[in-house]
Amino acid sequence: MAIQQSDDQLLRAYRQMKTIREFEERLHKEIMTGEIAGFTHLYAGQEAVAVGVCEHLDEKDLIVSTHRGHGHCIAKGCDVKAMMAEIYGRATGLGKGKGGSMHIADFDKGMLGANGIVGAGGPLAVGAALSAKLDGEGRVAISFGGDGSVNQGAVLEAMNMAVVIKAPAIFVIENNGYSEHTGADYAVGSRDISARSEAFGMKSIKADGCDYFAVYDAMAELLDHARAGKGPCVAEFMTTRFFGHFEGDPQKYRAKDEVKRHRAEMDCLRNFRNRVEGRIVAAVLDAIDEEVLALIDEAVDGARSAPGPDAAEVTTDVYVSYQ
Ligand SMILES: Cc1ncc(C[n+]2csc(CCOP(=O)(O)OP(=O)(O)O)c2C)c(N)n1
Ligand SMILES: [Mg+2]
Repeated sequence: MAIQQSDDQLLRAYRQMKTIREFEERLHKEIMTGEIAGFTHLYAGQEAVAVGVCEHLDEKDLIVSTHRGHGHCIAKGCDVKAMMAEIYGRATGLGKGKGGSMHIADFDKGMLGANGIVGAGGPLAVGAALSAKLDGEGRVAISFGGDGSVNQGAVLEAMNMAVVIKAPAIFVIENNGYSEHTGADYAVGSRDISARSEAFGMKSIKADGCDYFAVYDAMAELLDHARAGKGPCVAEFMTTRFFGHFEGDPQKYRAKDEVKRHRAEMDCLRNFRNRVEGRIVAAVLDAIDEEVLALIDEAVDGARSAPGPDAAEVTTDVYVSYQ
């Protein structure tokens, strides 16, 4: 199919995917130094999903992320340096250094938060979608979730509620083949998440999550549906993660060469370059690569040299005050 997007749109999408990739590749190295506290789940390999979804959204649209949230944050426009500082636990971080990797949020960007509770994003997105529906401005709310999250009762309840109240919610399911160390082929009884979603009464599409264009086109169709008030939808994107479930996971449950093979065959950045060949010269993409690497260097240097939160603030920002 011919590419409909302008050169500017394509370059922006590439830059976003590359930024996520290098953010994660660099974190993988930095975590080994022991300087970063807490658990980190890397998103490398899945970039085409976050970017193919978020390229359709503006700051008024809302997303809810997962424990593997860095890619969603970057794709939704969160500041990369403030994200890195947050992961390093610094006062200059998006959550003043008190949340870390699994609690990055930026309401000004419509990024309602990463989330350590698997499946919690579904109900949150339906609530956000209800408020979007009441506003009547055509906004949508999107929850990202994994193949593991769709076996959580809360997600199934949220899907049903979304249909009942005709909420402009889209459940984006990133099927990366595993929930922690358990294969989706084993744990998803029907093995077909998108077909199962249709039984709730939702429009649903299954597509290649390693192909930016496939994700972008699928989301165009679903967003038209949701924004027109026709109700919630599900997108299942088949993808892979290039690192372990968490940093430090020995990945004994994966075939010996699986990650190597997936890096060779399922790399969304390489797929993108192949697809735009003849339209965008490689040197332009190479220049973006260089700029992204410089940005990540600056983000790490900035985070390292920033102060931690002040001890006197340990009890602030803990609870929301509705006064
Ligand atoms: C309610 C709940 N149950 C279990 C866990 C432990 N846990 C953290 S991530 C994860 C796997 C999630 O798998 P999936 O939804 O496929 O996302 P992925 O890690 O593949 O991105 C589990 C079971 C949790 N954080 N929350
Ligand atoms: Mg998974």
